[in-house]
Amino acid sequence: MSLPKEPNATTGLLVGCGLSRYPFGIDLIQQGRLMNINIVATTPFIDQKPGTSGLRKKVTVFKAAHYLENFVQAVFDTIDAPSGSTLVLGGDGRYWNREAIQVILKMAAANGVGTVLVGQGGILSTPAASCVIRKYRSFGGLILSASHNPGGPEGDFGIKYNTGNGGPAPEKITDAIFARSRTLSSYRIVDAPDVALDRQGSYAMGGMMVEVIDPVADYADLMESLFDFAAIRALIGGGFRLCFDAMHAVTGPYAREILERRLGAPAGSVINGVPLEDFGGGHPDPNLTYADQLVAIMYANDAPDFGAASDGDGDRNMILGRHFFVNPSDSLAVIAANATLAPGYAAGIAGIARSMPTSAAADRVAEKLGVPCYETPTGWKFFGNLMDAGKVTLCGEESFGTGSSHVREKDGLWAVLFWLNILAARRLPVEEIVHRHWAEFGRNVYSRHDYEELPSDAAAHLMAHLKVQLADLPGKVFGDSSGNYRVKFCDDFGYTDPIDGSVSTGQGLRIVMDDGSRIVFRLSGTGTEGATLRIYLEAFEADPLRQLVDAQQALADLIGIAHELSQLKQRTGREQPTVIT
Ligand code: VG1
Ligand code: CO
Repeated sequence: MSLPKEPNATTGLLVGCGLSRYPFGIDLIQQGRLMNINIVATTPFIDQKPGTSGLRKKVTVFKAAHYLENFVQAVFDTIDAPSGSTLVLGGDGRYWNREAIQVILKMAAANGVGTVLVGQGGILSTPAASCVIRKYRSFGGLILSASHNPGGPEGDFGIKYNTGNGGPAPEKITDAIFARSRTLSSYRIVDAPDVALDRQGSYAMGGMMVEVIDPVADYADLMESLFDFAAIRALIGGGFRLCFDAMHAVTGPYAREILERRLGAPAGSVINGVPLEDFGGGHPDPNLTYADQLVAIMYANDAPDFGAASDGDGDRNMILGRHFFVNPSDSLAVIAANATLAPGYAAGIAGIARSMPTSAAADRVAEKLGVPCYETPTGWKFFGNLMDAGKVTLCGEESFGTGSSHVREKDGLWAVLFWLNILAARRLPVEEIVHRHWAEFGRNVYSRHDYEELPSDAAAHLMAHLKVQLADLPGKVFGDSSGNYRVKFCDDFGYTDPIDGSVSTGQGLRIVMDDGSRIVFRLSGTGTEGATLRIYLEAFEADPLRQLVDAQQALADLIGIAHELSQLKQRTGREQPTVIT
């Protein structure tokens, strides 16, 4: 922000409200809007390095004196938005969301922001925030979320900065924010009463305006512009039954408005639809382990035709058919292959991007469509440049993340609506659509095994042990029951962004076999407790007669090789993953 140089950074030192920004500061006094800007002395925290998706820490860490303020000031200092800019602010409604929003508003006012658009109740799903940033051409936005991590006083909190394209800040910005956080000596905050977040309307805070907006409407309108709502309404009207599990997280109000109100699904089609600060004590991660209520419904005798769930901040999706789970990597491929059925994509897609650990199912579709397929590191921030440059339309990650260039975040309800649009057009069960897809393109049998809350040392040593083996592995043959796996190549994945040339290294260890089967090892960058090891397993099966096997069975040999190479049991004491996808 273009602000006067800080005077002595003394706690509580009061400075007349932006008097140098407003030479006629007296006008503000006459309007009764004089604000005092406090310049509060602080000392840096050394651990404010954003991970895969923003800064995520325990609530108790965020609540420590100056912790949130320091990070937010580091963001303001780094982005250097022109005075009077508009920012978007909202979160997933988890515990401490409201308090953090009030602090950030007062800091924005003290840092020369012109307008903040904030979702009513402090709510904005991550894709809705991206939508609002783009629609109102905001300079950027702050999203408060720890996504799929549990909430509550003992749970997690998080914050991330998104740029004017609506997407997560790229690494060069997050690195700069981190660097600034390590040298910070003061932050700015105004004295002002809290804003009434529950009432839509405009509020003045010093020279800044706070607009409390409907968090759902802009997003729901965007969805309606992309998909054939009439066809989906007809499908549902014809007796097709669906169940959407909002997991007591942010998508409840969005799903009710879109699925129940605009598309006519009967009341109750959305379950756990009231956002709760602690997500009802659950783990708002839409997978087969944590969305167990939905899984039970979809595997019951009288299961609905379609089931879906989203995560804490609304950017992930899990798609289920009757007694059937759609692997997220397959979901991306099916959406790509059927994209032109949705009005917003009728002209075809420019290309696809997937994160490295995501299966190559989408690559096969891209090849057939004659469009490029890009392989990026894990995290949505790596897709932004490709979408901005018009190189790709669809993006996906194996971690239940799918999206397109309609916003710059992955988008849970968007994926659900895409599937409903496909189902409305094709009138086949979910399982049948996937089986036909495999028969046409081949099946990339895929699974991810997560080992959560490992001691950080043990996890780091395991990765180091794998890394030293990489040079010697090529050519090595592993015996197994169904044939042999011979290692073709291995590496520590690195990526050079084709648009701006930025380089990211150390993005996961890959061991690729002669037949394209793969094992990938990565440590999570979103956890707050110990380390989470992710082992990604993939084998290709072209023969339709052998495609309908259980993934764990088909991958058993690769799982064995992964355990052997990593000395998993010796190093971690674990043999069974915490979560299998
Ligand atoms: C995980 C997923 C990654 C995703 C990220 C943020 O990261 O693997 O694909 O982009 O979460 O998603 P990690 O570093 O833990 O593997 V979210 O819905 O938490 O914003
Ligand atoms: Co999320």
